[in-house]
Amino acid sequence: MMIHNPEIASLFNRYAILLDIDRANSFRVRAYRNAARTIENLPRDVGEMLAAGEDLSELPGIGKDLAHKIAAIVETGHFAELDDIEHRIPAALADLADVPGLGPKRVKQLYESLKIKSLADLAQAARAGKLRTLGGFGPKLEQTILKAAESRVGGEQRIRLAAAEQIAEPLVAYLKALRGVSKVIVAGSYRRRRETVGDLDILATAPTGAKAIDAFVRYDEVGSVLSRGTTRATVKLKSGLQVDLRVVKEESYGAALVYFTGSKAHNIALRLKGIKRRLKINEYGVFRKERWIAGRSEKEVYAEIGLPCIEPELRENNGEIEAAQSGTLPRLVTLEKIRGDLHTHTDASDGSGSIEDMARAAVARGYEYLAISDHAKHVGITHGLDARRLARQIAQIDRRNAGHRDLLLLKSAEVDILPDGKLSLDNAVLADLDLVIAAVHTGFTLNSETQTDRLIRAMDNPYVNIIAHPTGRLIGEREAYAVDMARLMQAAKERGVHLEVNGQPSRLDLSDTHCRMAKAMGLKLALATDAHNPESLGYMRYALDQARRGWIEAKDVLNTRRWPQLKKLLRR
Ligand code: DGT
Ligand code: CA
Ligand code: CA
Repeated sequence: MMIHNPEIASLFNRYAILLDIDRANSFRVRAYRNAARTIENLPRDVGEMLAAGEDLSELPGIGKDLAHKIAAIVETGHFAELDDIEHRIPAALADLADVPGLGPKRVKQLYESLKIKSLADLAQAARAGKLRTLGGFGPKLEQTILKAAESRVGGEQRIRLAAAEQIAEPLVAYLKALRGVSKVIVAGSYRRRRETVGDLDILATAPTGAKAIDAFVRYDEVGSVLSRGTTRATVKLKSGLQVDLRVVKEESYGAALVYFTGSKAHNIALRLKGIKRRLKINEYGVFRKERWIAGRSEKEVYAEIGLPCIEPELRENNGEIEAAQSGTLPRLVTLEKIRGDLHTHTDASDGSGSIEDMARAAVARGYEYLAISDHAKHVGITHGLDARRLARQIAQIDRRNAGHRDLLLLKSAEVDILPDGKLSLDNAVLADLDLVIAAVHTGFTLNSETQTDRLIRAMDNPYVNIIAHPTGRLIGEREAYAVDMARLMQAAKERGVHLEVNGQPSRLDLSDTHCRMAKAMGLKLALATDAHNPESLGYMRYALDQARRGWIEAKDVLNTRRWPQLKKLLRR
């Protein structure tokens, strides 16, 4: 079984939580958390890196010992230490630690005093009013916990888009290599680039399905086969992800692709338009009476109902069909239009590449500029730059800019927004920067009004240009902090401040719907990766995905401009 980065990261995270519950020393707990974060953020599979003979202990937060452990996990598919600890304490305790209101200490307390071992136990105890009897718990916390526990017990499992890619890509390559199979494509929410996917819907073309289906169910990572026929099969992979495969003939490819890309709501709307023209549209084609008239390509299918082909990211029945009808579909922004990255880190703060490493990677991507935006010093931020170190970095950037014409480095910093809305660097220092990024990294629990006021106060500072990851959510891990997005956007607009679409796979913040809202308010967005190493500049496409889902065009994006125009847009 091939094991991928997201799974290794999740093994380490799980282990860290159980260690913490087991009261191991906090240094070890942190070491595993950091390692998980490093692995999660790697743009390449560790399995691949090991196969290429690379030394994992050179990665930040990974020492010799952890490198050995990762190698063993890749080789065996098991993490022996995790198995050990799960013999000592119930494994399901790890699912409890990230329930809002709980942490390792409280989980341990619940286990010891009420024998709570799982989410189901937790929900039951909360419902019976048993939690409020414990020290440190009250009726209000009990309610919060009950709500969270209930939503998790029955909740469907969705995985992040980037994690789905790591699983889908080798499977697609495997299917493509089969004899007789020509096209292979992942449809469904994956192709629409939703931030998370429930399952993978793979479409393949072949003269007959049987051989492809046969090979599919024998794929190395298949855990169980849920159903199988001659043209379709559904399996559950060992990673837990479900995959549907459909095999169709070439002439049905376009119709099947429209059908399986969805969304369901979009399909239904298309079918209704078809019915008005006395056409039947299904996964095999477009039919008049019983006669097949189209279906080879998506374009053909849309053309039969008088529409131009609609980009997959728009197919949510959110007005795209009407826009296609009236010729007002947006021309969605593409990667080729992006001229630079507006949020990156170096080894001066918590990144792992030097300024030169980052610059070269930006040049390789064909960028014209790159913002170096290391963290400013603040509690909770490791290696943040103080005014003196930032001044040194500014001088270093000036020197490189003077000596190179390949790329313009922008002098930037990611400054913390303090609880009162002040910033963690003085204006005298901010005045020397090309681009000031402000972000919330603490105080996630403020109420919406206070949090919104805090962010607006930060934007009152005339040096602030961009609010990074404006909601602070971490997909599947942490809810957004409470904030009045309409008021925040209005205030940004009035002040000439811009909002970021952060492309870190765990963030995607602003989200698709927030992008669309920003566009409706006339805001411009900064598409950025928040890269902490040179390869993560590649996360730009994830920022693009969500922007495109939000109907964003090149003109709505700051960093589709050349620097002189961008500089004007940044002026407040
Ligand atoms: P997911 O998997 O929850 O992330 O979302 P999808 O959109 O991938 O949904 P999924 O996997 O249930 O189905 C894949 C596509 O198949 C869906 O986007 C549209 C199509 N589809 C599924 N069920 C129906 C249906 O009942 N009617 C129509 N017209 N299309 C359907
Ligand atoms: Ca799906
Ligand atoms: Ca499906």
